[in-house]
Amino acid sequence: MSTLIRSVEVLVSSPSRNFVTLRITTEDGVVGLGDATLNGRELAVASYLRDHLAPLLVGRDAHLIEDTWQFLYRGAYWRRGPVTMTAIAAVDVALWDIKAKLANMPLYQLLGGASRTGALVYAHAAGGDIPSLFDSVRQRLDEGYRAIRIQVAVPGVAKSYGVQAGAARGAKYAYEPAKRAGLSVEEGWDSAAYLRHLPGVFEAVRNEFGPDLLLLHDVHHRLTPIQAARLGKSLEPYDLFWMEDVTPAENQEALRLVREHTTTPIAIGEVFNSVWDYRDLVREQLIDYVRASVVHAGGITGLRRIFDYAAMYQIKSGSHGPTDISPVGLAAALHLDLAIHNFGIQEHMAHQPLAHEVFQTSYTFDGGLMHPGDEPGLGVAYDDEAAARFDYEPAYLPIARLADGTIHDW
Ligand code: GCO
Ligand code: MG
Repeated sequence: MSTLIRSVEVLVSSPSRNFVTLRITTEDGVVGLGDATLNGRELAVASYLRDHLAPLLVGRDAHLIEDTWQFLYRGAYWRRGPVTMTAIAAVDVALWDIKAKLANMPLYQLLGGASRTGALVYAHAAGGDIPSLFDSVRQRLDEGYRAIRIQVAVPGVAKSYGVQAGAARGAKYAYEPAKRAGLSVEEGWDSAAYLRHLPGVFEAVRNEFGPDLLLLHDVHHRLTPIQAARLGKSLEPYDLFWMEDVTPAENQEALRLVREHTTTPIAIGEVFNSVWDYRDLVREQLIDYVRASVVHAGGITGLRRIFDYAAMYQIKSGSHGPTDISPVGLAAALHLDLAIHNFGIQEHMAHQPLAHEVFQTSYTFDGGLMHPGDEPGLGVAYDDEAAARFDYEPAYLPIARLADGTIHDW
């Protein structure tokens, strides 16, 4: 039984933000989609796919998912890295989409079937001050979310991460870090001011919303190990679900120091792209959630390897799901979330309505849980006519500078 790949197309469109989508079509006309969006560096992956992978894929058997993954990973000689792994992920997800369509099943069935009725998701809430933060949390509660990520402006810091600059009180949260501009926007940072401010914010949120609400926080790689340890300790009374990416990700040993000082759960990994990035973190049980994405960690095949490895140590999944993961990437994540045993939580930053003009989805949200739907495959269709209305526009993630001008981790 074989189903040969007839065409491999790289689709770049920008319905409210840039997305790169891979479309693989078999000789029988079965279409598979994969998300290849690497925020702020989109065209590098588009070229990797178009110029280097597409010629290798045409004529191959679309059924050979594992073999194709190994062929692209080992066959490049140059291993890992966000561009390569995002490209491999797009191919992998498109092939899973095709296989599930051929089986006439939603993808989660091929991954072992549903282990739960839906995937718990967390939404974002943010504010320039406590009253606007509370408004933002209330909006999320009204929408039905049970888990909420809390970000706030840091006193004295212009344009803090995660907070929509200049948003009026009560405005709907629509934070999008990548800005359509020829240059990166510059933001500020001050770790000392942040460390002084944050515990009081969580104290206020706990007092206002009670003990049951699941609260998360993203540190976005900004602290030294000892600062991260202090943050974790100071947040212990407020019972966080996790603190995310507390230190820059390259140094796995940094988390050992953090771990020795705090019981606040630790999630890390949105910039990781392979199981190797988790080797010591998992084996030494330095973290509680592996928080990579289908899109940047080698697809369903790559991420499942990471989740299965983590499961041996009771470490759970925490799939990265910001708006730069396209609806195709989110759908893929939801199928995996539903199927694996060690699921923890899925991030959900709803896409703008324009994005849904291009991507027709069948996933649903109800009572704080998402479900990928029961369409064969991923359950996402791509509308070329709609996409043609939204041309790619260069966009960059911000950079952060300290008060004296030094570049800091963003
Ligand atoms: C998150 C992230 C995002 C990233 C973005 C970069 O936890 O959702 O940290 O906000 O900054 O995905 O492309
Ligand atoms: Mg993050």
